[in-house]
Amino acid sequence: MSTESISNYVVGVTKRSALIVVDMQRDFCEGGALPVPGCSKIIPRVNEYTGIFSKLGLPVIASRDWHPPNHISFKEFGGPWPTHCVQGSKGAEFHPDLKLPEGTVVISKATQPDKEAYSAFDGTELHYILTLRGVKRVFVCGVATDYCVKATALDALKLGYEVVLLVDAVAGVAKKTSENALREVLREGGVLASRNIIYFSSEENK
Ligand code: VGL
Ligand code: ZN
Repeated sequence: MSTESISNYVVGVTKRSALIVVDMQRDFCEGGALPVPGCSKIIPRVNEYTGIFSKLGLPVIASRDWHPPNHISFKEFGGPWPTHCVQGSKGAEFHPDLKLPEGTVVISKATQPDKEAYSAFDGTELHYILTLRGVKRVFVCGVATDYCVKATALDALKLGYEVVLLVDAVAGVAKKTSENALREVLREGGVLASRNIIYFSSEENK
């Protein structure tokens, strides 16, 4: 099949691709402890992506913010955020509408009381897991664009992955910082894409 008919700017999902869904948890959605505007709205699109990657037999990673009750990022302990995503709490659960395929790898982060970790790579086994599975290209979606999505994408670039940020499946805390985050990802070599410019094929993958 010719790609000409699709777009001049096609991003391919290759055999060495993986999807990283960042922090789609109850507390970051409307009604949660630290709601990110637009979090619930992106869920259908995130589900579309998890479904596609799953069908292609490609890894789906779901990170979760997983704080101890006395975490340094909480206001009560000198941090900037209200208490959120406490390990084992209802707010820390993945959003009930989020569809994670069987075999999804769950990565818990920021699990130590005295250490903040926005990136899904920070203090986790994620790089090791992706390396084992031969992943070279990561597609990143989720929340928050200006914090954990940004940090995850930038870390992935630093670690040598090709990074595609799925702009139709992210939501940010604030507009300005989210725009800056996208700019920074671009500047560091990442690519921005959305559903209509991604070419999914299980056969023509390299
Ligand atoms: C996040 C603020 C605090 C995020 C996590 O997932 O982007 N933001 N903890
Ligand atoms: Zn947090």
